[in-house]
Amino acid sequence: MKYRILEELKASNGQVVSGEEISRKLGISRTAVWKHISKLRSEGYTIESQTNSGYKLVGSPDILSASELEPLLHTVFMGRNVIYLDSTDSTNTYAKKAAEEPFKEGTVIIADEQTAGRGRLGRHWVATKGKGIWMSIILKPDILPSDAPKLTIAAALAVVKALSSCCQLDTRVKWPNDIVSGGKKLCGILTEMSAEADEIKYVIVGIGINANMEVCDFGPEVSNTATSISIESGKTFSRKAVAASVLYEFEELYKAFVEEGSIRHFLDEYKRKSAVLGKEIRVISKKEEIIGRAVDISREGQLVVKLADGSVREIMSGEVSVRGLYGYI
Ligand code: BTX
Repeated sequence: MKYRILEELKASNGQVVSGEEISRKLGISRTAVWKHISKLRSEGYTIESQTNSGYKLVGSPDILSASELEPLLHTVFMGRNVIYLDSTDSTNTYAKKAAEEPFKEGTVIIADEQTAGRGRLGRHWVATKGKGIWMSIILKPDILPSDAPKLTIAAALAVVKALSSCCQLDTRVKWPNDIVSGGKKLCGILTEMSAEADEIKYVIVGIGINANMEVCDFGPEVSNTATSISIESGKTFSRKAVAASVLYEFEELYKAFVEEGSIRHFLDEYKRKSAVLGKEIRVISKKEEIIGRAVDISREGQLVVKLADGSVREIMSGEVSVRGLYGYI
């Protein structure tokens, strides 16, 4: 109900709406209207009360709820159903449970805070309250399960494009799932899938973007290797605008990928935004550790590495470090 009231206030475009009018329209008492207005204020909405005339919305907080995100969306299906949580353990974990029930493709779970955010291999992801974009998108692509890792390629490029258009920030993809800026990690992507035989039941694409994080928010473990949009640009950005832009870019790339069954048409753009191509790298995978030069990304989304002995390897997954000015990043 409180969001219905919010919609009424927003629809008035900064004009005063009388409490009586809201109560009549929504079929609730004026006392109930007042209570919901108080709740909205406690969430950060600035609502002026004018004696005998009503309420006026003068400011909205930068939260990622459906009502805040919706007016900024330019998508057809991604983010058109948003589940916003003030706090949760992990949006990917929440999304997996949600995907066990019938779901709308493109449903997005967004949390203001994650208490047990996850990276790959069960690693911890720092997700401070009110400072980042912690979201998971539920998808059901008509592709083979073996092609699901290509969604990470599309999502990573989408983040790079969104940060460029929305924040004028030039970032790079550290294959396979990190976005880096100034040699530090600004965003991580965790793609998880449930499949039976050759059919995908669902894919969860979890995206964590350090939007307005400050160095002290990261904690001692990651403060040397992590960065944020605000640290890199020196400005604070609206999280909802960035989230809406990522969803738009991702939907575009996702549609093209699923329709074509290939990442072919955005692979060149992805390669241009790579932080690893042409660099000396070290790859640690489950099976082995190799050192060589990253020479290409294949159409299958694999990293092509040339070793010192001239042999070439195609890597499906692993932890990449780039040798550079700062050692391996
Ligand atoms: P990853 O395994 O590649 O990276 C995890 C590593 O990154 C950690 O071990 C730590 O060293 C470092 N790290 C942790 N937190 C941060 C941070 N905020 N910024 C930079 N570096 C950090 C990366 O996995 C995938 C992360 C996905 C996160 C999203 S958030 C929404 C969704 N829900 C969820 O639980 N995970 C995803």
